[in-house]
Amino acid sequence: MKRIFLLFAILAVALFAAAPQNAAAEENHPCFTVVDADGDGQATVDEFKNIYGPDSAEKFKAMDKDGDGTVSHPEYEDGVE
Ligand SMILES: [Ca+2]
Ligand SMILES: [Ca+2]
Repeated sequence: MKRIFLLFAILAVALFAAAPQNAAAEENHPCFTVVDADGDGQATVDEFKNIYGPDSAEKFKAMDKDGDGTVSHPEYEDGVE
């Protein structure tokens, strides 16, 4: 009887551990740290195109609210909402 309980406990822990990973995989947009490949805190148009494809310059311009030629983390978060 103890062995069945142990098996159930292991199964419950395994399901609990797997759940958050599945939820993260369903996000529509990659994390800013993925777009900002060199990690300097600013996504350039080239870094942006690597993630969103060569035709994403218009999308990049729309996100670059202050027009400085890079998309900062806050600008990115606002843009993907
Ligand atoms: Ca960068
Ligand atoms: Ca900007």
